[in-house]
Amino acid sequence: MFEYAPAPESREIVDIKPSYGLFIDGEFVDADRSFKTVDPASEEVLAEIAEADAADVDRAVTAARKAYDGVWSQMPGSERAKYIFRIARIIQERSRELAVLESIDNGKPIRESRDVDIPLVAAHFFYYAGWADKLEYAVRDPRPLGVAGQVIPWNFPLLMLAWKIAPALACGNTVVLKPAETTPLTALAFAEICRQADLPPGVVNIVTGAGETGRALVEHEGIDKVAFTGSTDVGRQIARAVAGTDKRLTLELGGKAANVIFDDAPLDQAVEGIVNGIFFNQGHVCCAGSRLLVQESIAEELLDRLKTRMATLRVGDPLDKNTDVGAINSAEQLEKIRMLSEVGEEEGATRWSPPCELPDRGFWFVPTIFTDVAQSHRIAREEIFGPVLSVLTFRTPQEAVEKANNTPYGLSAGVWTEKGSRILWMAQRLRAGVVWANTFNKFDPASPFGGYKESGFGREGGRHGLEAYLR
Ligand code: TXE
Repeated sequence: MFEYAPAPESREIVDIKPSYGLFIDGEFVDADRSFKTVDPASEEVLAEIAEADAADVDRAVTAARKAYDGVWSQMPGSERAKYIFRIARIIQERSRELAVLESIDNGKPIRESRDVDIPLVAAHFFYYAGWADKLEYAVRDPRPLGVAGQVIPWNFPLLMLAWKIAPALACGNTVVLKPAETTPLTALAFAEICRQADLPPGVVNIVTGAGETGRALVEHEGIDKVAFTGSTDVGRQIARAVAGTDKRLTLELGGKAANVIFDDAPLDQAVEGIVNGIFFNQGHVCCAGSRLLVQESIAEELLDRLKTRMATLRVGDPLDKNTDVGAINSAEQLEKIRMLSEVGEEEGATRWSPPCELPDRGFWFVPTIFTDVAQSHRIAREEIFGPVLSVLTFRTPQEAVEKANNTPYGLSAGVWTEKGSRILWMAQRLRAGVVWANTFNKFDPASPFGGYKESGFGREGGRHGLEAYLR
């Protein structure tokens, strides 16, 4: 490792309160129980968070229904747009504070929350605000669904909130959203932003809590639409709970994406794409390029270059602007990454990590690659959701497609080659919702996102994202 001067972003610009209530009907209200949210980089408790029970969820759904019937669904789209534009502008104004808060609660590097998450959050609100008075161009005779119950994960806390809330509001729905239990702080900051924007009470409600709160929300009779992003297991439970009701459902679940590198690929660019694909956000990314498929003839050279590049990655303080890989979000997630990595070794794969000093406290995992991986290995099949890359090789494009598609998931894939015709040939055959060509992890509010197979169904983003919130 080489020396560098730390460049810490200031913690002082965020005002974390000792405790937070639920956000129901435009007010912060107490709950009987609470839980703690922890800074994964230090294991320090950040705040005490209200835990919503079924009665609290019921109050939130009732408030959302009242706001739906009384104000929001009746308002012209052009008026709704003004509120959503206002929210987008406040997010921009408060972006530095939101980025720091996100990095503290989640563990992600400040460079990512500052340059990726928060700008995309604002972009989603701007994008969907623009649709609010043009819905008839998306579907014929557009009508909102009613009250949306939305459950989101911890990997992109505010961005997942934006993906869910922006299109729902633009279409005239009201929402009750449950953030993940390890990352509630930016959703609660968003509740303040709704007040700052004078959003009518009840249009957005935030209920904090864990799986029980989520279950109470998705099973509530007053919910017309369930939107979930999270694990495939919980997605299955939700699908069962919603079956036989008239609730609409979209699920965005796990992934095990192949990042396919052909021998004519621009190798330096591809190495950056591989690093971004698996080490961005500590690999806590549903569309992470967690399986590297490299053409046999260039495998050795590519791996040499990749290892050299990995040795330059800085793991540590999420608030340091030099950090490339931050903290793992929770002790549970760290345990899962460790366990699957050990299984990888037991099954015969070869493990490699660059030399790297980790902080004494907090949850950390060194960027790791596995070679000699067989398709049957668990590390080639299961979502690790951490900074761990499984490397496989192929000889022909046909073999690349077969291996890439040999997964229960189908969220994303990457293809690296100079040949445009090969990109199109691959894109037609890869069973993945998104195929990136000579890039990876590129997002845009105008572009639909969603999976095949066990990665879920429904699309978020773009015009397609509106269809999930309109009758
Ligand atoms: O997910 P959960 P976890 C994958 C990833 C990760 C694994 C476990 O592989 O290692 O899932 O993560 C709420 N009814 N992904 O345990 O439990 C929960 O409170 C309703 C991929 O964190 O699915 C949280 O708000 N809601 C993924 C949300 O569901 C319930 C992102 C997600 O938590 C519930 C996250 C229930 N019965 C994890 N149980 C992606 N697709 O990006 C829990 N929840």
